[in-house]
Amino acid sequence: MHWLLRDRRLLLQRPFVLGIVNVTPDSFSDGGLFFGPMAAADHAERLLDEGADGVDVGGESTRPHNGGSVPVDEEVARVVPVVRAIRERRPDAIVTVDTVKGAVARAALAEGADAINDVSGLRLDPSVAAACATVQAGLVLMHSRGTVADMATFTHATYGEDVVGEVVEELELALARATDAGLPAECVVLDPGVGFAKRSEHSLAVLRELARLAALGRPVLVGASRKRFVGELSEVAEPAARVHGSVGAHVAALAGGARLFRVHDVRAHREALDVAWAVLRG
Ligand code: HH2
Repeated sequence: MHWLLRDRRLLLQRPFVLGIVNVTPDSFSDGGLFFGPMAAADHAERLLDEGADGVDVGGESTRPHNGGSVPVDEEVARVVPVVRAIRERRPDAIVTVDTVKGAVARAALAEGADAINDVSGLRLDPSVAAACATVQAGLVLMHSRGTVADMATFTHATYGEDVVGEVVEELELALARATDAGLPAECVVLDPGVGFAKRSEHSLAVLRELARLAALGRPVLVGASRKRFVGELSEVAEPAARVHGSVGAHVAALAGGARLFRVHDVRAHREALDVAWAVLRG
């Protein structure tokens, strides 16, 4: 199992920890903490020092909101200087950019980003796929429904008997959109989108049956970090304090077949996932 990003082939021989760098004023657990480009780049370096294999830089929060989405120029201005600074300071670090917009993806890739993380799974702007295809960049396709403003609500959490089947089917369509645009399947990673158009029981179902997603033949990424269902199950109200519950969800996901983990708390995940991996690998 490997992931192709530009000219790099990651073998995923141990859990891949992707540290979160939110360059936003409003993210649900760390909004405003790293809003300036230098604060964000410093944070990225800290996460890499703590053992992250890569960092995911995002300039638009998916926290439910009523306003429109962040304008392209604003999102580019948030993200590009951070990608540039990380590239200068850590030329070998893997840098992904969390965006649903083709124009932002193109700007980030031109600055040397290795992959795009599209939480809409190419639903909102299919040109993200073409942007990645031009340079054979990596592409994370996450399952969600609705717009950026409401994808993290329950508005579209309407499923029949088989939630997991519907999620897998919609991600299979996303994968087809990517390959139809000329991106090799090897560049794609799939993510069930924990907490996106999913009530807690839906998130638990997809985590429990990750094997059905892995059966599509691509590596699986999970992002349960600090999310609401983790808070509900562990009874921890404050998102930033949900580290132990997040680690629990991700270790279970590793056992279920996930290989990449998008996390806020890198050190705890690095240690826990490496130990869990040694046990599971036998
Ligand atoms: N979750 C969030 C954002 N991007 N990308 C992937 N691939 N998977 C996820 O589960 C995922 C994601 C939401 O978390 P966060 O970035 O902390 O919050 P916000 O969207 O409010 O910035």
